[in-house]
Amino acid sequence: MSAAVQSIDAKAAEAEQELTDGFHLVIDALKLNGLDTIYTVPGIPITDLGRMAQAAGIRVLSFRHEQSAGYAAAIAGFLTKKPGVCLTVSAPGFLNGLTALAHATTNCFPMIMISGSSEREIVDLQQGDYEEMDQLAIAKPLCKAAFRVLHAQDIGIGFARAIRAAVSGRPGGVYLDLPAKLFGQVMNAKAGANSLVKVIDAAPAQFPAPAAIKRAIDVLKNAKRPLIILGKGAAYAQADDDIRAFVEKSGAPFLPMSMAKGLLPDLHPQCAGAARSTVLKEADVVMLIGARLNWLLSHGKGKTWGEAPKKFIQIDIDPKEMDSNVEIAAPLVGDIGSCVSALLAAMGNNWPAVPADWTKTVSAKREQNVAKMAPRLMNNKSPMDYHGALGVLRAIVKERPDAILVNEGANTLDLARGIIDMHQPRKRLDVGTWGVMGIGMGYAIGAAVETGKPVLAVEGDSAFGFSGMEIETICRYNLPVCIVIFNNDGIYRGTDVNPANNDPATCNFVKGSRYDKMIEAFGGVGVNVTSPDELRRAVNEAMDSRKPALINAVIDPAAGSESGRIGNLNPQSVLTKK
Ligand SMILES: Cc1ncc(C[n+]2csc(CCOP(=O)(O)OP(=O)(O)O)c2C)c(N)n1
Ligand SMILES: [Mg+2]
Repeated sequence: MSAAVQSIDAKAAEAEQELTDGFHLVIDALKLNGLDTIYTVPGIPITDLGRMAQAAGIRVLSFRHEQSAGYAAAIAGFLTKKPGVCLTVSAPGFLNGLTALAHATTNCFPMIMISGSSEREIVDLQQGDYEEMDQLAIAKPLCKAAFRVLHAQDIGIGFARAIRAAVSGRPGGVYLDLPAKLFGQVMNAKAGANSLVKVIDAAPAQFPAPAAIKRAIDVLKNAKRPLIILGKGAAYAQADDDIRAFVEKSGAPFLPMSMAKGLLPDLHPQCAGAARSTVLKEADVVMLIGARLNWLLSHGKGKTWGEAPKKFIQIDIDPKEMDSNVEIAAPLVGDIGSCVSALLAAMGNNWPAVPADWTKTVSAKREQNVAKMAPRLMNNKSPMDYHGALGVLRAIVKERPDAILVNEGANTLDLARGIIDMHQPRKRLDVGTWGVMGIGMGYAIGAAVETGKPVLAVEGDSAFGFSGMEIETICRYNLPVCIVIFNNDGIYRGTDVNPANNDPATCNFVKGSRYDKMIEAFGGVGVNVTSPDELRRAVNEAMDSRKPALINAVIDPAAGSESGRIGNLNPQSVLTKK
């Protein structure tokens, strides 16, 4: 090679080094802010972005459907307090991911959904571009914040805004719209690097006012029958030691909401999970920590809450949450960690004991309910009922307290939530505020990837169907996920009847389906079990192997009830009742 040619090549290489582009700036912005995992489905215009991100050391997990990628990102946000990142293509991919983004917002999980989008000029004139859609406008009402970046030099600020919006205050889902043209935009590398923003103190502590702490302490101190309700906000806060210290010092019975189970162990002497209806009815002071008075708590009023007047103390980072359903006597606005540590400090060393008649009433009820349930959990029927199968899983989770339990379905959800005790914080992940089906495989993948812990996914056969294709993803990444399908031939029950013609009834599936065969197609281990003993053996083997496994657990089709535990929410037809 001549010297002249060499110097031209060197100059070209040098010049290239001095440039950056939209692709690289997006990747650099993510890395600079410690966002090291992307959940995605590739396609125009983000295929190369995924490849380049992988090459740059970001973990990029490709899914079979954006909704599952989105759910994985949502639960990553819950588990890590960093925004989970989901990357989708335009219009249909964007819409597929949007349910998960809205779900993240409703559940207060930090998440950023980045979608590629089509040419602005063509979209805005509605001239029919490839996957044309005004995505920003559609996302806006469904998430906490939505931004579009049009220029490479704004990528840094765009990501900073997205990260802050996702994690500060009440966390939620953020949409970031990146038009295809942005990725190829070139700029000087140094200016590009300078345009990036490392977000400082993205979720600043928000301290409660001293007067609010005093008010809360006064109300709690005067309680005769106090109750503390822990919500998933409390689990999210990762203030586990202070929360435990506070609950123990208060001496009050506590009730964990579904995803707060394990924050203090379910077998803790103050846990009132097995005496739920008694404590809700009879408490005179109820303190909510990161739990909202929404439908899951019957809005804080009505039959569930009994006749006795109650005073509520509520900790929430969002002031608008106060008085949302009933009057809050002592609102505590701030982040949960700061509020609980301020409360602990204000309690001093002479906190009065909770009146013994209250603690005795609660523990008597709890023991009575636990004793009533015990024989049902030990039954060895085949085909299994829910209790027999869940008794087995309860024992397995007790022996493997650091495993993560993912759970969805109707009966499969409601009964598992009540029966399977949790022993550590943030180990139970489920359908959340909406009671949505479809989180299963996305959550299982997100949880396995983010924590490295084994996952046990307990799935109704209908629930599993919403994300079932992701078992290929689980096998491809060889994740330690054991899926147990409670196969009762359908939704709620496999015994629904169509009185009109030969079509299957609306809630029935193919009888005797073998979901275990599905995972074999991808190299995973499938097992069909019909008794609690077989179930125990299969799950233990799968969990020990840390390899993908799917266990088809045959459940008596008549065992479940309509809508699990929330059948009362079904509207009734006066006409069909007659
Ligand atoms: C996205 C979504 N679609 C539909 C529903 C309505 N739904 C509630 S539970 C359920 C499935 C229940 O059946 P399964 O998962 O088999 O649990 P089982 O009660 O049979 O144990 C459905 C479809 C929902 N909650 N979410
Ligand atoms: Mg079912």
